[in-house]
Amino acid sequence: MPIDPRRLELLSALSRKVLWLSSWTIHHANHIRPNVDGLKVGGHQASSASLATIMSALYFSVLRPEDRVAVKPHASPVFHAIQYLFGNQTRDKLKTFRGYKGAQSYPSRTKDIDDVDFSTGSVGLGVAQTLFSSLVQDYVSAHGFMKGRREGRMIALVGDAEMDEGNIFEALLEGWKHGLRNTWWIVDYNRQSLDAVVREGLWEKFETMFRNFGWDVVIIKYGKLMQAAFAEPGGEALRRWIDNCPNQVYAALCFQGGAAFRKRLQDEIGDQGEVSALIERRNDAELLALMSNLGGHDMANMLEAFEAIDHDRPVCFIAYTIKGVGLPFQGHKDNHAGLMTPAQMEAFRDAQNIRPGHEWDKFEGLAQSPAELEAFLKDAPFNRQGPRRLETPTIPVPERLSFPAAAQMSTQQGFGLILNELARGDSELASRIVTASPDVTVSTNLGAWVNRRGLFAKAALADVFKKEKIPSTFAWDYSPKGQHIELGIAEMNLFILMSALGLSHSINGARLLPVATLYDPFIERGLDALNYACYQDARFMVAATPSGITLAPEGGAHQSIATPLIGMAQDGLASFEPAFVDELAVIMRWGFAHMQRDLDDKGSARDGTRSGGSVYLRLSTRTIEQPQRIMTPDLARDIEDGAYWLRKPGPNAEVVVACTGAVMPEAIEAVGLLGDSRRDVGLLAISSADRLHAGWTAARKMRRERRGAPYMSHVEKLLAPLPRDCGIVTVLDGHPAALGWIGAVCGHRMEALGVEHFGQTGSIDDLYRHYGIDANAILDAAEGLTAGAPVRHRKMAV
Ligand SMILES: Cc1ncc(C[n+]2csc(CCOP(=O)(O)OP(=O)(O)O)c2C)c(N)n1
Ligand SMILES: [Mg+2]
Repeated sequence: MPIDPRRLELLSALSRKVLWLSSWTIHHANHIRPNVDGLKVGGHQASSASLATIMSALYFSVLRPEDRVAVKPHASPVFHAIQYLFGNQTRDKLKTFRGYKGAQSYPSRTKDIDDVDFSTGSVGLGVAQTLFSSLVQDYVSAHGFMKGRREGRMIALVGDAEMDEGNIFEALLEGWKHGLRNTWWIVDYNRQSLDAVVREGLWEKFETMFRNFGWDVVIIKYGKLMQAAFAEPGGEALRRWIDNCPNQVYAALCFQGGAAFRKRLQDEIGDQGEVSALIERRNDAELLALMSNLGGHDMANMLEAFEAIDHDRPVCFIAYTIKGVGLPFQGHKDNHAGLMTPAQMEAFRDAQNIRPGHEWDKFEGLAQSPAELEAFLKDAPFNRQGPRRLETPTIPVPERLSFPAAAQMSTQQGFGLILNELARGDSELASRIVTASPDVTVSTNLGAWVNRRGLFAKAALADVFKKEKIPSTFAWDYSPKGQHIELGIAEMNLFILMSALGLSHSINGARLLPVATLYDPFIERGLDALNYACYQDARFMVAATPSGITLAPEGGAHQSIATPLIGMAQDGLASFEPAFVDELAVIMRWGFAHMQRDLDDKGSARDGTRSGGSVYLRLSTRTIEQPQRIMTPDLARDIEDGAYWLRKPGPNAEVVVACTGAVMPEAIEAVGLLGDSRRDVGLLAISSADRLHAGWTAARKMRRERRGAPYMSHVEKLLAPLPRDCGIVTVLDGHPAALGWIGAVCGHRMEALGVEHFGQTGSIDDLYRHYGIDANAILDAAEGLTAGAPVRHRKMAV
């Protein structure tokens, strides 16, 4: 169907306005706002300009309220300009673009006010996020959680160099396995990256690859002007020339302008006949307009391409563009951080008919009436349903999570048992849990949960082994009702899926409680994706197991040292490393509630720490003796806050041991052995170094802000009664710095034991001895901190 000319005219006008506003935003940040530190705000203008037409087509016309978009990081000024025209972004925030509390340089779900669907910035991640969001939408739909909402398209605006990021290809594979639908990736094929010009012929590789994975591929190369010129006599020769022109040369000519194009064309294809006439019919400006009229800059073309899609298969659009189009540095290879000079800006302003002082006026300089433009914007389908962030009630969390107690257990085993108990019941909580694992479902103890709740797939598929009555511990039936999403090994995919599942309450209006399992060392493989998931405030639980050097039988290469520090340092992630399974049950219960709390829920954070977020459980396969005790509310609260006295120190304590996680038996043994020669020895069980530390930091801040407030954090309350000269030995199976700060809380001397090197294989005993976290190492450290006779009893070598 031909596009209504009035609609085309309005959209083209708005798209020019978007290019102006985005350019002005950057210019303002550099030349007009007092720039105290003298730094230039680069990196956006050229990259944004590439997408002004495509994004205007999408937001002002093509997008529906249920669609969600990941915008290429450097198109942020274009995104903000569009939202400004919609009335969702303020002039003040644009004026302080990249400044304190201003509009963000990369669209941010949490920091921007203008309806960002997915935070981007680390290239590649936003692209894959749309794919996983689409799978999550399928999950929500199959489980009957859509409540009549229409399915949306998950759309990524992708830089062509962004396609170098491996995580995109990992996601592509996973999408194919799960029958991906409703996903559009629009590649801004400007053939430029940050430093360079993209390799020749790359799109052919993309095309074959996407088609291979079942995607529809739409190539939008020539704009309408070009198409019309190709129909003129000599047009075919022009098309051939364009097709054969190397990326570098085309980019350079776009920068040099119409006269340069003319010379080049005349030299190379000027035949003194039809082609020459075709060229000569245009003056320099017209020739440049023709040669810059690549498909991605032609509104009519883009609308047609988008509106022609009549199926829900995934689509990759490859839209030819010119980086910096319409700006003085268009096509220049150094344009990534290019800025217009004040003189260039003035010329650009004049060309747009914008009066000085009216730069921010929404419709200044446009020929169409403001009333008509305003009405058009108001009527954009994108805006028709009001706020696009959906609200969902929280899912009740039971008072306690139960598990069959046993005298000896590992935390990993406990994790499996707790989930199995949930799977057996019929709580709403259990119905909203979605588990996922990158090929380590069984080895991380999720097997029992999966046996009961099944695997998710859009089409049912029975477990062949079960059908054939071949004995197996696992019954893996796939169905649309299944609650486990089995992934390939790629950990990036796991965390991007967590990010997508963990935003479902806001994106799909259906709250899910995602739980991921993986081996602890491989957190590092997916770290950036984990970081971005937290950055956009997705809510999920990660059980990482086995961990540390305690995973001894797994071998040296799998040992993890840095993860306790990652857990502490990762914003938005509360990390725990329980020693015992009853602690884990408390933590998981707390975790399911924490995953659902709003960030501004002041009432829930009793200690000034973050009120809601994701949760990381660092678990172990080491079977250890479990305490026989009643979980009192006080004990549970201490565990949630990060620590409790497993053995309370006496009033004259000379030394205490503070321990986290799987090395607890060594700490218990050392405390026992110390008892003969040191007075009143205590044992502090630390369930979360992260929460303990965060509480301490928050308390100091609170005291500074409200001078004299008597507020004490949990760790201060625990350590304050210790005599000044009491020593503290900390120990964990991880980097010692994770607990190395504890001495500073009340000014106690301390020694921090932990693991700083890795790779040695051996039994747990061998490794604890080798790395110095066994009972004797604790005794040595205690001795070094205290006066008095040498410790009498030591652990005998076995
Ligand atoms: C993971 C990651 N690495 C590096 C960067 C820095 N960076 C930002 S944009 C860019 C290249 C952009 O090229 P392209 O994707 O083609 O976008 P264009 O600017 O051409 O539109 C790079 C390397 C980043 N943002 N994220
Ligand atoms: Mg590019």
